[in-house]
Amino acid sequence: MKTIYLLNGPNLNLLGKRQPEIYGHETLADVERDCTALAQGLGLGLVAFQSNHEGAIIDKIHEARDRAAAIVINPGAFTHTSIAILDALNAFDGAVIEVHISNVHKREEFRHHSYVSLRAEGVIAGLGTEGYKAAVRRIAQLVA
Ligand code: DHK
Repeated sequence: MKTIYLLNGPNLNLLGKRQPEIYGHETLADVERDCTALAQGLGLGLVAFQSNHEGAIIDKIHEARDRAAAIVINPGAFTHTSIAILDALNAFDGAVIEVHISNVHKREEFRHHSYVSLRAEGVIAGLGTEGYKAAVRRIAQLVA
């Protein structure tokens, strides 16, 4: 069975508690549960991981090289700063979809640039936590 790695970066462990007017009321556990069920229904496995540490996210992307067909990633603020995460994704051969819960283009200018977008097959922003599920559905098409 093909596997999706669902990776979330800094502060996304606080989903549902942090700035709900921007990030909504669903928790990360809710998102991971729903995406796991959706992936299973599409005949895919899903491994979920969140870290507040750049290196830990990079290590997980390296692990995905041997274990995953695709990565769905919300790198949080590392989106806008991390060439190292971009380099790790460039060393991964499968499909990559970048997700942002909020519409980053409607927010501060420093959120408008993404290093990860240089690698991602698709970018989803502003759909709330639904964006993660849209990404899983798209991955199912890409890896079919
Ligand atoms: C999440 C964050 O934590 C921010 O740093 C990004 C992103 C936007 C989101 O919308 O999911 O700028």
